[in-house]
Amino acid sequence: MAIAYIGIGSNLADPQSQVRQAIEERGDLLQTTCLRHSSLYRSAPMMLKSRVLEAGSEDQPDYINAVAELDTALNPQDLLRELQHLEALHERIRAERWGPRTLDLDILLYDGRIIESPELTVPHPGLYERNFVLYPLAEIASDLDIPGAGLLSELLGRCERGSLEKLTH
Ligand code: A4P
Ligand code: MG
Repeated sequence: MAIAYIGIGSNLADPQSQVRQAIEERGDLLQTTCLRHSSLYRSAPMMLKSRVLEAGSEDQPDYINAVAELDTALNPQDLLRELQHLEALHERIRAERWGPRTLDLDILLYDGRIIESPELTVPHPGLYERNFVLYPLAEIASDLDIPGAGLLSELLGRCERGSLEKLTH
């Protein structure tokens, strides 16, 4: 078995329900148990360079993010496939009701391993500086050592909280 940390993000019209539902569905993943999950957090959309150029990106709604800790017998590639399958299920629902896919499921960490393959980069390349990943991660696993980057607490110390807001209900 391996311990994996998963980032969950949504900026649908009702993103809180989408993230809560995604957390519940962790339990349905093959050969995988959800051990812990963080609170939900709200933040302004972080613009990716590739998307800044897209028209209308500035009026995107806020994101809701959370992190889950999984105990899994799946190897990293199979876990990625399972997560993409879940994303696709959400997309089908959204295609009818909400428009474009907005549920992101990222493998943040997998058992202290460094993975560089065409389909998978672990630790997730955005992990090191994203407040909406580091703060929820620290809530459930504050003593983590990030392979190749050092202690989570040190990364957190360099990461401003910004607009990130922890939801209490
Ligand atoms: N891939 C490689 N490594 C991984 C990994 N560790 N976990 C590949 C998951 N997938 C990984 O993913 C594209 C490809 O990445 C996959 O085919 C997989 O093989 P995708 O889900 O289709 O694309 P995406 O996630 O929509 O795009 P991208 O560029 O990965 O976006 P990000 O980095 O996920 O960021 N602002 C706030 N406040 N909160 C957010 O959650 N999220 C984004 C999207 C932008 N701004 C945000 C947030
Ligand atoms: Mg992603």
